[in-house]
Amino acid sequence: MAIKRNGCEGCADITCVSTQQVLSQDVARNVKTAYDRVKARGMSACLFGSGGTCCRNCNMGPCQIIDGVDDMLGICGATADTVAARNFARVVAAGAAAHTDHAREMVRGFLDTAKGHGPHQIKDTVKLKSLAAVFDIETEGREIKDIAVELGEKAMAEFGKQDNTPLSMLKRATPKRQALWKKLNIFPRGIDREVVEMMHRTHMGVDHDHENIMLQASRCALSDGWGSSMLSTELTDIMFGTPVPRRAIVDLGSLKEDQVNICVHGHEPLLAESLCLAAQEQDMLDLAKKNGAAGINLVGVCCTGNEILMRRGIPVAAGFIQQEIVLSTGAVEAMVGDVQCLMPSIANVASNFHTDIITTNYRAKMPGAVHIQFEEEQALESAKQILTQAIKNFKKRGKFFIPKDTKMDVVVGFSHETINNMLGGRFRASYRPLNDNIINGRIRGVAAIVGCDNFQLGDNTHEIIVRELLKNNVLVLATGCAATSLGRAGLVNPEAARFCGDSLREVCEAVGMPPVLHMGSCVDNSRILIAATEMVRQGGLGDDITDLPAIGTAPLWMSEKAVAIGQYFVASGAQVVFQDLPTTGAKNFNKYLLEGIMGQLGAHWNVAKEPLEIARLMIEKIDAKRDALGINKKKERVLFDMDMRRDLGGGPLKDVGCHGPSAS
Ligand code: SF4
Ligand code: MSK
Repeated sequence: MAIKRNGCEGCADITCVSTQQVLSQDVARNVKTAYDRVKARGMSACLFGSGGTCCRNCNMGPCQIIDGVDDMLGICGATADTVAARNFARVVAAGAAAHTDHAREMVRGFLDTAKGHGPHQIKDTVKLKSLAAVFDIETEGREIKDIAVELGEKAMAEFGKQDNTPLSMLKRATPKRQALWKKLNIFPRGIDREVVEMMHRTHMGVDHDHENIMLQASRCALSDGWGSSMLSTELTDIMFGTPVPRRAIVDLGSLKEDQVNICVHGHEPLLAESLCLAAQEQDMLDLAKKNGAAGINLVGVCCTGNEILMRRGIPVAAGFIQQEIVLSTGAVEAMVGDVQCLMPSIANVASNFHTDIITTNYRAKMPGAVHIQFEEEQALESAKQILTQAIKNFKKRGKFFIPKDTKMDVVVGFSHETINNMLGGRFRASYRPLNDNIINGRIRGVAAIVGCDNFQLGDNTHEIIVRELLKNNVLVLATGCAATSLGRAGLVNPEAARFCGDSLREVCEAVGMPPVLHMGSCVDNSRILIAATEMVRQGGLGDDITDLPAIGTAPLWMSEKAVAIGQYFVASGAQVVFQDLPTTGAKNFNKYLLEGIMGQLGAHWNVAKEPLEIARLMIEKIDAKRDALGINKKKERVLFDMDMRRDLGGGPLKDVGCHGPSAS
């Protein structure tokens, strides 16, 4: 049953059982959360802000522009279309910058590891060699260390590249897409350069043509998807291991009564991985015992949680909207963050308890938090210092409440390589069975559910969309906080096949896979680009991503990163659906995003508000692609015999099992 925080009528529903349980306890009585602030705001958002037509790009403004009213142009004469396009493009640039700065840190960490510094190792040498080939690095007869150092240096050079040649990984796209990017002159050149050029072109008095602004927005977004995000995902896999299927749990029930609970929040897995290693060291376990705890329980929040969930099976306690709720249990000794998606309110929530918020990165400090700088050169020592601060809090724990029966099983770890092996079998890894099942109609299409959650629509929005998709035999790929929310809803495990239509259920049961494949954090959306490109390469589904019966959505987008992701999907030929866009105040520009951009890129943005409307729109778009491919003819329902099951690939997943280290 849904509830409203403090009976607030204008607020979104809270259906999440663990959130309901915590907020109804005495222990959380004095805590103020975002739900309270939504209620207190008591007014709708500014129309100019939400429509995208408020400009403060120079000191003659701010200007609030009304489309079509001559007297309501900007002081400089800027139209609503120019202003909304500039604002939208700056959102793309900010999102791309966040992914880029994250990726740069991962490349730096990779280079250190390659040179033998720090506690980590090169774990996936197969992937190392395959990525080295993309960068034209000789691997034959060379030491792993030498290949890794050269790869790290070449990867780092992609950020500051100044010549006009394309980024290295763009050659992984389909030939047709590469030709289109070349024709439109939107091949990203240097990762940092595209963000800088975007900011320059949206400065007062530079680019005033909304279509021209969006060409650079596409180039900037592509430098994220096929550049920084992809680099981050690939090098993180090489360093910490490419995810394979494993069982784990999500939700607040992953907190433990008798252990030191430490939430790792943010995005860059260098910190989280070091904490995982340090939490297994004997001196840390002894310190926990000395302070009265049975062990150390690391749990994740947001995307850093997804990173260690995918690679180590460490539980994710909470997604974005539950970060205040997990603290409100009173059972958390410390929340340790690096960068991105930490709400500034968490220091205030923590002040009600014995909990420390520990910031660890000079780029992201917070009033009310304790700052312990995480030094990559002394990663283990830094991690131990952070753990020590948390462990010492255990004795101070007061009244607390850990929600009952809120541990949901998930099977995660669906990297592009896993999907390849799972469907094609270990010795003939291939997307062929996936394509065949799409062509024969058992799988109607593929939907990517990505991005954040927020406080505007009900917290079951992802679940409603996905249940409708599964019922209609659409296979779902999920990342980010959307994946966490679907995990909480019980849809990210093989048993969820029962919610699917008959033919998708048969495929999932034959392979032993969940109908929602968890592909990782928000930078890991780059895995979806590779998977989609691989589907095209396998044949039978057209010759570009734009032909695939596939579509993406970030229904509860919150972060600017989600808009950058949306734009790199559109620029890669994939349709996307958002719940809203900050462009409605500019008629021509809005129409261009929703329709006109299709003529250039073969894909466009879509907007639908209600969850079921979003799901139905996605199915409609998938069907339109099936029609265009000529594969939408009604098929007889075929029951699987043993031979057909064998044809699906390697049989039920054999790797599933929790390989995560017990930090306790
Ligand atoms: Fe106003 Fe133009 Fe300055 Fe924007 S750039 S604030 S529209 S005068
Ligand atoms: S953490 S960007 S709320 S997905 Fe990646 Fe979640 Fe969105 Fe942050």
